[in-house]
Order: sequence, then structure tokens, then C-alpha cells
Amino acid sequence: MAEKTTKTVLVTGFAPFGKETVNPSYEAVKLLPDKILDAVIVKAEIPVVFRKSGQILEALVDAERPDLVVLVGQAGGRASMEVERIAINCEDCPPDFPDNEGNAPADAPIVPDGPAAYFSTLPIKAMVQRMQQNNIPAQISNSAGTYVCNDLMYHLLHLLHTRYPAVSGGFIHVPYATLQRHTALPSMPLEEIARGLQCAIEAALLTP
Ligand code: PCA
Repeated sequence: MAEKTTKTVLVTGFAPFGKETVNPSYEAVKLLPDKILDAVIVKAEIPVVFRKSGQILEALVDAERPDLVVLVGQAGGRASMEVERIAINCEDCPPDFPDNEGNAPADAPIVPDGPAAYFSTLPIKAMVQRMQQNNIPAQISNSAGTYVCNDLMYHLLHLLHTRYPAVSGGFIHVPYATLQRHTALPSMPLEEIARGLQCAIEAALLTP
């Protein structure tokens, strides 16, 4: 079989959830070019539903066979692009803030026999640095929470660890987009969020 030379990066964003009508994560993913540094960018929207989001992601990875997977989600209230370091084996959300299908798991493991946590296998520091060098506010985050974003990140890293050890993956949380008009909270223009994602993907592709 001929060796695959062009890399594929699977980049996902989420559907709107809670009271929001847009989710800046997928809106920014849609603004990305179809190629970054010669790598083909495959974009997908993921529903904000515990477990189902992970199953949909698994089917996408099986179909696309990406070399890198970058998951993106909204973290309202955060002031910069935040590259997540770790996903924990816990899903927990308040009863009054269920996912988009009404699920509100409490203190439940994501994978019952799975490890307590997985570290991102993306070059998180290089990604933050490249964003900062391009004047995009960015930092590392040490918690992706216990809602659907952490759930999806844990599912991804468990999948890669068990079935695709050569594939790297991780998660980036983004602030509210300015167009969401949360005037008392930090936000970034959608185009700036997209530029940040592009820088982060470039760094992931350039780091051996
Ligand atoms: N943010 C949520 C889930 C979907 C999204 O965009 C989270 O941080 O868990």
C-alpha cells in the first residue's frame, strides 16, 4: 500500500447549548481553511450530549483515520484560548443544567474501568506559544470541567489510547464570541478565535 503523505486533522466544534443560539466553537471551526500547512482539515459538529458525543466522534475517527484530532468547545467566562492539559474520568453536572437531551449525570465514571485521567497528547505548550506569538490571548488550562467537553476529551483519549496509539489528540476551550453579547463577560471576535485555532493546529503539525 502506498504510504500516506498528506496528513489529516479532524477538528470538531459543538452545537449550541444552554440558553445560547450559537456555539463559537463550531462557528470558528467553520472559518478554518480546508488546508493548514498541507494538512487536510476535516470539520465536524458534535451534539452537546453525554456519551453520544463520544460515539459520534469514534465513528468519525474510524471513517476519517486522522493523524491529529483537535476538539473545540465553548467555555463561557474564560478570557483566552485555553488548551486543556487533562481529561478526567468523571461526568457530573447540576440537575438544572442538563445536556441537550436532558441528561444530568452525577459523579459518574465515563469509562467504568478506565484510568482516572488522560493527558492531552497534543503539544500544548507549543500551541499556546504560537497563539501568543501571533497576539492571540492563550494559556494552558488544567481542568476541562466535568460537563460534555471533558466527556468528549476523555472519550477521545481513551479511544486513541486503546485503538489508535499513533494518533495525537486533545481539546481547546474558547471564550464567548463577541457576537453572543455577554457584555459583562470576556469575549473574542469569532475571526480571532479562528485565527487562534489555526495557530494551534499549525503548532501541532510542526511539533515532532
Ligand atoms: N462547552 C461545554 C460543552 C459544549 C461546549 O461547547 C463544556 O465546556 O463542557
